[in-house]
This record gives sequence, structure tokens and C-alpha cells, in this order.
Amino acid sequence: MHTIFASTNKTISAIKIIRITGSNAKKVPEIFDFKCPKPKSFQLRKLNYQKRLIDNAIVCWLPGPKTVTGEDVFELHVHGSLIIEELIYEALLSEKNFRIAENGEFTKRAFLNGVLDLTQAEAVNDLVNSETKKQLDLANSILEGNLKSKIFDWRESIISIMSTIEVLIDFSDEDIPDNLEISINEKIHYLINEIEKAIKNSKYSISIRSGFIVTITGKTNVGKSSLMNAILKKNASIVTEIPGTTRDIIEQKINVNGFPVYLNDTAGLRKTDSLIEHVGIEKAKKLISQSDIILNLSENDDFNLPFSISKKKLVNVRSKSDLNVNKFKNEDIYVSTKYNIGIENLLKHVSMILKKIQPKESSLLVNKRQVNSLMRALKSLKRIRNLSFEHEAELIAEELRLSLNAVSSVSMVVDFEEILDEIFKNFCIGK
Ligand SMILES: Nc1nc2c(ncn2[C@@H]2O[C@H](COP(=O)(O)OP(=O)(O)OP(=O)(O)O)[C@@H](O)[C@H]2O)c(=O)[nH]1
Ligand SMILES: [Mg+2]
Repeated sequence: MHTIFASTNKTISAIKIIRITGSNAKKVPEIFDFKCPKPKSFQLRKLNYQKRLIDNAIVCWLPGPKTVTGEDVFELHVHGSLIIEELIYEALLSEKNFRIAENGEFTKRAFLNGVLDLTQAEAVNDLVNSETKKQLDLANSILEGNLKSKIFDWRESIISIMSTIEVLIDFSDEDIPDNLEISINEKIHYLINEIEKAIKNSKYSISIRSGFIVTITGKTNVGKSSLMNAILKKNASIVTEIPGTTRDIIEQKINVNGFPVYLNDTAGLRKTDSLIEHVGIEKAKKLISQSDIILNLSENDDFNLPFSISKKKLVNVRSKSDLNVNKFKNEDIYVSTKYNIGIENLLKHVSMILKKIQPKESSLLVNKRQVNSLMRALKSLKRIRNLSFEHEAELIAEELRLSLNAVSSVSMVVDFEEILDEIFKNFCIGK
């Protein structure tokens, strides 16, 4: 296997770390002509290449297997100049079996060497890409192994049922004790319940990872685009006094008190003869039906929408409160974008709703791959409910094997190289 290397960034910076991992990492002191420091200690060393001093750098030697990749690792903390990096790369590439790491290859090796399971490997990427506190907490929780241990428990439970079923198959001629069947059924029922809950609650965890959808709606000219701009503190949406200004959806990603949110400005809702505006309104309706929260603006206490929306998702906002000074009967909150009143309050309200809709037992499933695997497991477990212990124990054993495979695939042994490549190709180099 190649020894691979990558640097933390490709720009000029005060310092950058070049990390080298693999069985030949121990050759680094020889390549740069310095004395290898004691393991796990940071030491200052002069790095030389072709009789030229490249840098006076902090180096660290981390022999495997208790390292980030499970292999020998060398770290060079060099000054972040491009020529320093270039010469280090040149020196390393001139060695046999050294090459630049591909995207996610460090984490892939950590997975292949059993340092991380798949859920943790994916969480490394989520951690690097996290932009809000909620995303950070979720990625860290998975990296700490909380999803891994859940998967482990489910696996153990299926394996224990499997071993009982095997006994049943071996003694098929004898009477099956009633309580055995009851206890197996209970265990399967419990598993189905647990996995179903995790899948159902994953809508929330997936949104924490990828963003909740918050959409501004209301009749034309009520101040939707002005609100969008006030929240973003920039002119993203066109504002005019002409009704029907906004047609396309304007989407921007924001951080609402730790929650990642896609905020959308949409076309005002009204009857129109304009084809373009009509298309805009249809787009808006579709997006509203997929939104987690709808900010419904009105200037006259008519908050009715031409479609039904769950009350839990709806926030009725009295807009232009500088002009509409009296409280509306149906309002939840008010804003004036002209005087920047109520914007912070509105955002607090949004994060309060997002907190409120958090399921009691939060799921740690954060992507489709994990959910799809568990759906497969669920299907097999559910099929068992229609099978007879007395006559179809072998079919039950087969369904258990299938569900075990499906549950396991969330966390480990994936026999298809393409799936691994698919997972790691979205990583950045050096991770
Ligand atoms: N006085 C006052 N005027 C406002 C306020 N917010 C928006 N306006 C004005 O209301 C008019 C319409 O504002 P927009 O933000 O374009 O309204 P909209 O709902 O996006 O309109 P459409 O895109 O046409 O549906 C503009 O002239 C704004 O300056 C406010 O808080 N107070
Ligand atoms: Mg608008």
C-alpha cells in the first residue's frame, strides 16, 4: 500500500501541516535529513532537501497503530509558504511508493484499519463542513461513537434472536416451548419499534445536518423581500413598491441561533394573468408544502392562505408595524423592516419552533445511506411477523440474516468498493 500525504491547505498561511501516513512514513527523517524525534513529541527540526534548507519546522512522529489512520504517521508543521510545500511534495514524490492522498483517503484508511466505523467516518466530513453549533454537536456525538453503539446494540439483539432460531431449527421435531416464541416475538417487536422511531426522527437530524427550510409568504407587496433582506443584512431580493416584484425563489443559507436554515423569499400570492408570475406562485406553493416553517406576512389581519398548512409550522407576521401600529387578532409576531424592529425577535421565534419540533428521542441518522439500510432491515423484521415459528423457522432465520446485514451495513463491512468510494469522494483532501 502507498504511503500517502496531504497538506491542510493550498494557500499561503502562517503555518500548515503536512501529514504523511503509511508504512514508509518512518522514512521522512531520512528524506529531509533530520534526526527522528521521540514518538509523540513535538520537536523543532531543520528540513533539508537536495542540500537546501527548506524550513525550520515542528515535526511529530506518531508510530501506529494508535494514530488517526491506524498507521504510522509523520506530521510536518511547516511555515505556510507555497515554495516550502512544493519542495516537500517534490521530495516525497521522488520516493518510491509515496503519492498525494485522494479526497477522504486518510479517513478511509482509518475506517479500513478499524479506527472508525462508517458512521464515524462520515461524521468526520460532517464535522469539517459544520457551520453551526447544532451541526457541530451532532457530528461530534456521532464521532464519539453514539450511533455506532446503537447499531452495535441492534446487531447484538438480532444475533441473539438468530441463535435462538438456530436452536429451533435443530430441534424442529420437538415441541417449541411457548414462552420461547413469545420472547422472540417481543424482541423482534422491540427492534421494529426502535428502528422505526430512529427512521421517523431522522427527518430532524437530517435537517440539522443539511438545513431546515423556512419560507416567507403572503400577498404581494406585504414586505416579504424587505424582510428577507433585513434578516440577511444585505440586498439579496429586489424590493419595489410594485406588487408582483418577486417571481423566482431567492434562497440563502443562514445560521439561526445554531440552527442551519435555508431562508426563502417567494412570489406574492395573488390571482394573476401573467404567465411568469403564475409560474413563480406555483413554485412558491410547492416550496411552502416542503417547508419546516412558513413566515406568513400580512398588513391587514387577513392571514388566510389559499392552501392548508399545519398550524405548528405557521408564523403569522404583522408586517410594516410602523404603518400598521395596532396589534392584529391573528398575529404571532410583528416586524418593521423600515425601522429594523422585531427581526431578532422573529429569528428567536423561529429557533424556538425548531427546538420545539425536536423529537424527544433524537435520532442520530444523518443521511439517506443510513436510513435506506435501516429501512431494508425493517422490511425483513416485519416479514418475520407473518411467518410461522413451527413451519417456517428457516425463512425466519433468512430474514434475520438479511436484517443483520442491513443493520451492519450502516456501520461496517461494506463489500462494495464503489460504495466506499462514493462515501469518501466528497471529502476534502487531507481528511
Ligand atoms: N413603511 C414600511 N414600508 C415597508 C416595510 N417593508 C417593506 N416596505 C415597503 O413595501 C413595498 C413592498 O416591499 P417588498 O419587500 O418588495 O414586498 P414583497 O412582499 O416582497 O412584494 P412582492 O415581491 O411584489 O410580492 C416597498 O415599497 C417597501 O419599501 C416596512 O417595514 N415599513
Ligand atoms: Mg418580493
